[in-house]
Amino acid sequence: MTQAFTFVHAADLHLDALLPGPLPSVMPDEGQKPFYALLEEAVFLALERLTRLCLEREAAFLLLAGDVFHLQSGGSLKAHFALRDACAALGDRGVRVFWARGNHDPAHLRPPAVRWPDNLHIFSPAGDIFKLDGQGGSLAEIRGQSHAGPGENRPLARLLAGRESALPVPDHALFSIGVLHCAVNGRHGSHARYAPCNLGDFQGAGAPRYWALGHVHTPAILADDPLVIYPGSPQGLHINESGAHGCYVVRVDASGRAEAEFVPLAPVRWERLDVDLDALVPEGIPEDEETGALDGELGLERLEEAILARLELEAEKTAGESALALVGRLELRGRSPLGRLLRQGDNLEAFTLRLNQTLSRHEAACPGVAARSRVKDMLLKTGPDVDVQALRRSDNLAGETLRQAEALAALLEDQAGQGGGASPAALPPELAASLPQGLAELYEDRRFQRHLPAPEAEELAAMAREAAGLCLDMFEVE
Ligand SMILES: [Mn+2]
Repeated sequence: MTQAFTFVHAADLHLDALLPGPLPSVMPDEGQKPFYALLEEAVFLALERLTRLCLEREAAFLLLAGDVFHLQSGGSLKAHFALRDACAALGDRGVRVFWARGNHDPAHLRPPAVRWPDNLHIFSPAGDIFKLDGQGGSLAEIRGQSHAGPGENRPLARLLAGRESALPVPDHALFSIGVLHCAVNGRHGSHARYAPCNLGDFQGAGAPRYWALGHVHTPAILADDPLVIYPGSPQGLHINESGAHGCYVVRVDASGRAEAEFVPLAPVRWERLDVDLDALVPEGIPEDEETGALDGELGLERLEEAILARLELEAEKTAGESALALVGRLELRGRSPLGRLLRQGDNLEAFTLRLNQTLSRHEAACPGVAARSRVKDMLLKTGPDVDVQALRRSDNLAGETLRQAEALAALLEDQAGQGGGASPAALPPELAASLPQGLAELYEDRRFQRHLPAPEAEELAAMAREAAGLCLDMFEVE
């Protein structure tokens, strides 16, 4: 090998897939329309970005490892146009495209409504090999195999490596690449086991130097030598495809060494966000002094503020990584009376709707500041329905435990604030006494300290609060 080159590896474009909007769903008003349009166009926008990336990085070729289309009927006319236009734009600049079909776009589907450009090569179900020339000679050998029909169950990895098929083994004078859509044993998660294979099938003498896989929608490098990579879906399709989504840009140097770089492409970013209700209003929600009624509105106002601030922060972070919108699932935890309030009737739905209306208004007021964000839905994962405030006042064992634990936590937090020491010996006597004797001795032992340093006051405070929560779970509270 004498010539360096770059290629791009993507898979699971799922053109035609519609991203689900927030729940409860409402008729989008004028202000909401751009957001819903983005959900509809996201997978197509990801393809446009992929195409642009290939040109920017001067890729020699683009690999598509299956599930280019989402509809198992073969893709809509819109999807066919989008793929054709992307390939044509790449073809104009001499970039070739190689497509191995997967379970969503197998070979038996009806022919496309448009004519594919000549630079698009679709691997057959029997497997094909292409040798690619660069300006200074041969660059790479690319082999791929498509799913023949739905429920493909041939061991495509072994077939493609030329071990159990008529295909010749890879030409090692060239950088060899295998392209296929398959489920690697133990790594396919909730994805169906099509074209099953083991990681070992990709290794051993004679195996290609790079395996361009598709099927699993979460990006992952399964092995380094040879490189075995799932690039994931360029656009996550729903909340269970959270985090960064994109493709891999692979740079092969003149000595044949490959380096893979993940590049985010997804215009819509899914995130699951934890919201701790206890931390939000640690001192509790004000009550009416006479009636003892909870000031739910004030609590919800604080919750709304906290959620909006959190979403804004996340949206700013993800905007830097290409996202135009952040859609979050909020998981509410804690033991606050807010949990009880939100659990009543359709309060949770009403509150979700209210948040999204506020977000939409913010967006209209200051467009382009950061990615737009929405709440997909909220899950109440709050603890047992305990009225913490009433419990704090009660003189039973649960009340006493809660008061002790909270006093301890407050003391520790105070100490942490003053830059308090870590060793139990340095703790105030009332605190040191509350540590089990054996534990204190352990932390004073030098040999033990080498392996596990004594916790900082701040960590101890968090533990005390957590312990209070655990105790409340265990007590039978009226
Ligand atoms: Mn897929």
